[in-house]
Amino acid sequence: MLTLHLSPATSSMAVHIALHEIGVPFETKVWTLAQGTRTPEYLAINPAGKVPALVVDGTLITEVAGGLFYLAKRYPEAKLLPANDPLTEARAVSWMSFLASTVHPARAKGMDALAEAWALAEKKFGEDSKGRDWTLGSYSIVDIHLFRLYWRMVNTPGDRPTGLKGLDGHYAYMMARPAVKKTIDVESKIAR
Ligand SMILES: N[C@@H](CCC(=O)N[C@@H](CS)C(=O)NCC(=O)O)C(=O)O
Repeated sequence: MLTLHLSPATSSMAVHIALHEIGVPFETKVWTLAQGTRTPEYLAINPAGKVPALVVDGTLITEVAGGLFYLAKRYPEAKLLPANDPLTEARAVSWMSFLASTVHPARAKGMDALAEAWALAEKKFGEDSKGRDWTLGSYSIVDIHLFRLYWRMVNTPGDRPTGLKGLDGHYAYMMARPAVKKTIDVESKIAR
């Protein structure tokens, strides 16, 4: 059994999108940030007090990257990460570490840090996608992780830096995907 602990419109959205892409049965448990993911009940599930937490048959997987990597490897038929390709896997780990350690925390450091992080992401995206739609050439968990952070920025008034042509195009491709539309629809109906 797969259980996704989520809070709507937050980091957990990335794992939620991947679950919809794969089409595997799963259940969700909602912890709104307003009510607090730091309640004793949630801390008993994830001592870090953060979402997402993906529980696989009783085993806890924390961090967006952890959940996405597990799902991509467990369900290879969904083609969310090229199989038997160490170089592409390493590039995926590189991207997801960059997104979690540099891009995600940038907003909390102020607008200059946010603009700097996204300018770096735009450059990295241009180099890695080589003019194609997706970050690693074909669609992968990196696109999902990247999109979730970009989506948050686009939907936070005043946060969107200009001149991110590659990432703007990527955002449009992602918004057209049925799994993305479904996730946004489902999460928009959850009270925050
Ligand atoms: N590095 C973590 C970040 C997760 C994270 O910061 N989640 C936020 C929501 S976007 C959260 O749960 N915040 C609640 C809190 O810190 O109390 C990951 O990639 O999963």
